[in-house]
Amino acid sequence: MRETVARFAVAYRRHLHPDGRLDDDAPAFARDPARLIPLYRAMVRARTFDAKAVALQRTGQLGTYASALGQEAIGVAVGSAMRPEDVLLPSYREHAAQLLRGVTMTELLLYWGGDERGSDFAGPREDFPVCIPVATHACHAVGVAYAFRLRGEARVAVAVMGDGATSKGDFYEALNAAGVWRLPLVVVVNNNQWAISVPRSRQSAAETLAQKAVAAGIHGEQVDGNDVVALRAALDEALGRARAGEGPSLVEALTYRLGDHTTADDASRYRDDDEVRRRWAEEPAARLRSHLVAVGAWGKADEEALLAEARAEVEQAVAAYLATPPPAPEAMFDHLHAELPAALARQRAEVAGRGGHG
Ligand SMILES: Cc1ncc(C[n+]2csc(CCOP(=O)(O)OP(=O)(O)O)c2C)c(N)n1
Repeated sequence: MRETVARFAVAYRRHLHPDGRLDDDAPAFARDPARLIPLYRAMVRARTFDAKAVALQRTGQLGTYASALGQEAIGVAVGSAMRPEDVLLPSYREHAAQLLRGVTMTELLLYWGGDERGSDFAGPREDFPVCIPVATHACHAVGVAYAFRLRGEARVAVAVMGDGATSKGDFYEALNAAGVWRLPLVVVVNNNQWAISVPRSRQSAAETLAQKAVAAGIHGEQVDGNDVVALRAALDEALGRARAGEGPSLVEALTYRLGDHTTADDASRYRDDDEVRRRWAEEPAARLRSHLVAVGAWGKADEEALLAEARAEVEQAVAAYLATPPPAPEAMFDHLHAELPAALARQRAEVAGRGGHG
């Protein structure tokens, strides 16, 4: 005998089309331009910051930087859907979400400038610092979500990572544990089609990345990651389920990395220019702007004022960053251990003894 014991489907969600048209079945908030304008403003703010960070790196004033050009809708949806008491565990491409959570531009610049004080956020004290190792923070997020459950707190841990991260053991382990324990965890995959030079097609033979939720027994869905409306709706629901004790979710956000992987990369060596050009036509900020302009809620003067405001904010943050004296060299030992092991304590004393930056 042979029979089907289970069947699964993966839903795809899009409400705002690349030409700015909004579907009739879009959620109610999307009918109100006053609810959409803050999302657009947040995208432009993040993009303005991003462009300046790349320029600073190019002029030797910032370390290696990971641009989020083209992926702003994901960060904006995550950052705006979360409540202050939730905890964000970002990878290295989630500036838009961090900015909305209250991390300052100066803190972000300090971090990318190699100054760990940039991870000591004055705002969201319990949010995690940027995670450079791929997918390890999925496991940390499970720990955070487990703590919320143990304490009976209605809070959600939100971990964001790339498509490449979903190939890692940490990702599967985290999803599996979260499913078994029905934890208040939301994992957002920014599927930007590339893991440095490795294309999505060589990351996984699975048709979607969202279906990886199926094996973990948790909710999974695929969303147009350049559509902030669909993303926001999916995340509102996922966070709502998590808060209500209905378990974790995986949201795969389909997007495209319009820039290089980092400033240390040259994507033109492995990526077709035509492909990039095509993808520009779908990018999230222009898409939302087209919609707002079409419904008469946005115009040239609004755009100019917003750009001026964003640029001024960025320039102010850059000035504060550049005016921050570098940390003492021995500071590199200071946040690793509660108590330094003897060998590291000796090294620290040696470095401190040298004085200055020698
Ligand atoms: C555990 C680990 N292995 C390898 C690396 C090197 N590495 C840095 S970024 C990257 C690709 C990640 O791609 P993806 O998860 O798709 O995220 P994206 O950068 O595209 O947002 C790799 C392999 C790393 N940072 N951590």
